[in-house]
Amino acid sequence: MQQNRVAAIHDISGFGKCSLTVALPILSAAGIETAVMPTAVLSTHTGGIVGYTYRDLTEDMRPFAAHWKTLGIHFDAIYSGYLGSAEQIEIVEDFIRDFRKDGSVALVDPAMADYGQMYPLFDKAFAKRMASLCAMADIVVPNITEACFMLDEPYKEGPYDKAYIECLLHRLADMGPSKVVLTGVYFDEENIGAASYERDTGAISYAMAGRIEGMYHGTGDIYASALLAAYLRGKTLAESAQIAVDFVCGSIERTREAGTDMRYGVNFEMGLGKLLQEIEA
Ligand code: PXL
Repeated sequence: MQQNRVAAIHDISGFGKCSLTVALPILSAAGIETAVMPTAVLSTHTGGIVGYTYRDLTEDMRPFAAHWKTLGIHFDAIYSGYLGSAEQIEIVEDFIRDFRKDGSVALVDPAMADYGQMYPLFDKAFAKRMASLCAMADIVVPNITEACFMLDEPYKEGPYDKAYIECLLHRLADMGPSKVVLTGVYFDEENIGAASYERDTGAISYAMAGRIEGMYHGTGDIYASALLAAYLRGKTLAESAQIAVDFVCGSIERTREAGTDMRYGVNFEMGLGKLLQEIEA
């Protein structure tokens, strides 16, 4: 049996469950080999927690790639998430150019904004730069805020209608990626989920689940990691989008029941067994 290998390019936020501390366990649990290129090491993520340390690792990124190149290793997927600067974006673009091969997948999660706001440390110019990285990707997984900022559109609060969501999907695909999964989609207050679009078939599908109140940190990274895991294990994009929605919703539910601080991330760990079952079903 051939095992898939992913290169995951994100930061390590020591506490708070996002980026590599979720991508690595989720992909590994799904049976996927994961090489990591850490872009920075922080004590926590930057979302609502003050006083974090931030050690930038930009200088290590090109040497990492150059060393991997000498080993002649190949990746079935290149997966980027939170990136700290325009320079890191450029390095990821070069990495994709260098390591992309027939049949490989470049998944870019433009993790930089949510709920109508850029994350601390980023501005609108950064969103433009991120749009050019997304243009090179095969699959992009923005939330609605990230989609609006990349398309230079004013952010709109939901509930949304299908015409609006489908217009965003088409415009995102027009930027370059052949597959788009848009998260944070809701048409009423009861349900929330993701919309996916594949240019080859023109198919649009919706993956929804019951909405749970609260703004839980790190769910975008958990979503993209579970989506990639299911997709690499052979599920269709639409199936993967639904598996990832269910995984995130279960994680939020557990976390809400436990009354955990929403900044501390969600309990995805207790859902990994079920995730694997769904991926292998
Ligand atoms: O993708 C979420 C994320 C990842 N890494 C860092 C962050 C955030 C969101 O705020 O601050 C360092």
